[in-house]
Amino acid sequence: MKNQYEIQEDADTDLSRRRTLFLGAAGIIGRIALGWGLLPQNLPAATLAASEIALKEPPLVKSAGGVLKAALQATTKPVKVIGQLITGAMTYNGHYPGPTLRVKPGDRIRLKVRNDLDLPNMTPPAGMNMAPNMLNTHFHGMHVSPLPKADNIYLDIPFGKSYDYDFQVPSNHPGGLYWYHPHVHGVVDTQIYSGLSGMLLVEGGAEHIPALQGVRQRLLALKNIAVKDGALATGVAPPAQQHTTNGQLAPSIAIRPGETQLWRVVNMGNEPYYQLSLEGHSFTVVAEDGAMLWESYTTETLLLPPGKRFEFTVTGGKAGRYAFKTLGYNSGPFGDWRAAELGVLVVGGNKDTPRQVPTLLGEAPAYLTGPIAKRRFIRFSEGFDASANMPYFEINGKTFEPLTNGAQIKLGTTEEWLIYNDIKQTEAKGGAVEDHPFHIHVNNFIVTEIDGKPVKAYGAQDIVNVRPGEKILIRMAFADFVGKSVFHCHILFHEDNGMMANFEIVP
Ligand SMILES: [Cu+2]
Repeated sequence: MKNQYEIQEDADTDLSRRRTLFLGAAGIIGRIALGWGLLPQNLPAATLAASEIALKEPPLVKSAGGVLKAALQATTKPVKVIGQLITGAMTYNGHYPGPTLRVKPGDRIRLKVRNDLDLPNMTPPAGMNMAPNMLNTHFHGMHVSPLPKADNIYLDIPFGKSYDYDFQVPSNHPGGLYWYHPHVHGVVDTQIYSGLSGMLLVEGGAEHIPALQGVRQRLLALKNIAVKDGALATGVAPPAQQHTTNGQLAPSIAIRPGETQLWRVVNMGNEPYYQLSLEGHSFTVVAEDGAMLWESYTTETLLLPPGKRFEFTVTGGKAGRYAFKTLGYNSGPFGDWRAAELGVLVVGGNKDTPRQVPTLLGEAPAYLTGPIAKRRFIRFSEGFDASANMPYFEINGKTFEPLTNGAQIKLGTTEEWLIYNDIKQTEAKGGAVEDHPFHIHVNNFIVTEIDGKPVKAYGAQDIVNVRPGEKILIRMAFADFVGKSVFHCHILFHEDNGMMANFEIVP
């Protein structure tokens, strides 16, 4: 059910002040100018859209009759982002970020992905022999088959060709926020930074918590960007980059005093870390990486390494304006991510009654306390190759080799992995000491210990940040799907330069 200001905001999302200035959209200038500088600071929510950049969500593509039938065209044509039309980006269907795909558990996904990445002047990255505009699609966090025609990241879709993904989402798939992006080794960093990323929602999860029935949802895709002379700029140091929310700069998000909303946030950046905070408000976290927690918790800040998702409630305080921001986070010598405003929460309008999220949301899965079939040791380290003047990144002392088989894991078993960010080996090889966010495909995991000390797990996850010197113990149950896939560091420059390894789930 929509209230009055929701309808107005939806209808007016394109009429933002900055967009009008940059694009000179005819016919609406008078309407916008009316509100220019004349409105009081504490706006009632109902007038938000006429005077600010209201949050806009990417176009939504929903499944129908048990099938999501959609087409994604990866294109290099100019795109509208941060209120201007820029060149040099790569996007799905000309949207930054791409369309949001919404499916139900049990749906079949039939997705035609076409590669129209026209990059005549690009050369392959050092040591790589594939075309820099090669394409494929990874369904990040999804518990689906890694084989064709599903989440197969070894696939190459050449320029001018398309590929028909066709696979089933399990009927018991957790509901939550996932995302999709290309995963061709060597060009992932460039392609995701350039815009190729979109949200993927599986119905259910947090939105089905009885206390949250009917609450307004906000989908927020955070992404870093640098623009110079109307073109996407590459090689810009982290402190000089800008940060976008759904491709906008600090858009306004309306809420009534006492109103509870469900915010579903993804870090779609190629490398940035976001340390979220909302002035005068807290977050009650209900899901992480697409999986509902079994126990909710309330916090003032949330750290999102690249690829991470959190879903949490926000309840509007007193009428006023509050900055939604990242406090900044330093992940190492090349990761000085500064504080930045990501949005403005505008509280106004009639009072609403807050929703109380229960602490207990479900039960921890049985594998958390079940038997362990195998233990593995995963060591992250990096070095510097002086002759190539390039850093390299390793897992267990090796850079990624797509043709190797990697760890063989028996379907239906639970394993325990210790993930170690090895400073000693890194320093010995002349590498930089920095964080590495571990991510694995097909199955998620539960963190059970950090540096030998047990930690309380609130839910499962598919990304965990591993700080320098840290040892993180995780548990993974390999259920339902066989096939070969990868685990890797989600700082995409590290992944592209070797910090990835294969594993194969076997019957
Ligand atoms: Cu890394």
